[in-house]
Amino acid sequence: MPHALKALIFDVDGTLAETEEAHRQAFNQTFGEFGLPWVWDQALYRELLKVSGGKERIRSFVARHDANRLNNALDALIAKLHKRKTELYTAAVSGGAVPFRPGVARLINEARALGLRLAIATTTTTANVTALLDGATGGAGHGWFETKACAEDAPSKKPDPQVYALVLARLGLRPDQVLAFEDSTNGVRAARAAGLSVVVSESVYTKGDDFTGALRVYPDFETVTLEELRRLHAGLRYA
Ligand code: XBP
Ligand code: MG
Repeated sequence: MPHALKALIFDVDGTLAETEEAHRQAFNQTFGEFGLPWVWDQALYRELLKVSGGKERIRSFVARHDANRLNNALDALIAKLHKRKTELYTAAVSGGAVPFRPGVARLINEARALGLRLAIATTTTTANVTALLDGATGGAGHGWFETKACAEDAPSKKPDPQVYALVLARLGLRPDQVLAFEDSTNGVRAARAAGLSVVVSESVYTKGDDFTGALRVYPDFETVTLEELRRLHAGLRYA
């Protein structure tokens, strides 16, 4: 008898909520506070998002756009910048500025009603996830997810499968018993590399990207039902 779908694993940024604009603004405000001549406009940020992880993203930007700063003081500077950026981002989203994307809360409620287990697998920090759940769900969301694997838990960022493998281990489930929800190429690759099937909701910064390996790509989850996803997931196993 095949294993039925037992759990849903959600990515955070771009999937649970359209958070990247708030991240981008927090980065830019931080750069200004530190007197750095760096401004990440939306077009550049879309490029930079090909690198998962805010710290890794700053380093990748410096390597391409301000290589003179590639010295042994850079790591300390990046740590300070990222700490301040996280303060600004959490302040912005904890008050509810960024809601869940359409259909996400409904899918979560449908899954909970059916006894499916829920988890988070993200490359952002725990503080950022906490602030988003506080702002978007009034804090109720903390209890929806059995486990949350964040940047601190899985330092090798997507497309590395580390964060998904960690969530599977924590849940004690096999890859074919879960379905991942993502918004980015890196996220799809990470989930696939961990053996998971994955569905995509294109986000503002990832629309039209390469989602090869995804079971299905949606503009958002507004009209998707859990029943449809369960059928899709089962169909994959017999493909
Ligand atoms: C998206 C990311 C994160 C955020 C910024 O994470 O790659 O780096 O852009 O957050 P995911 P940090 O889609 O996996 O949720 O600055 O805390 O990294
Ligand atoms: Mg994402």
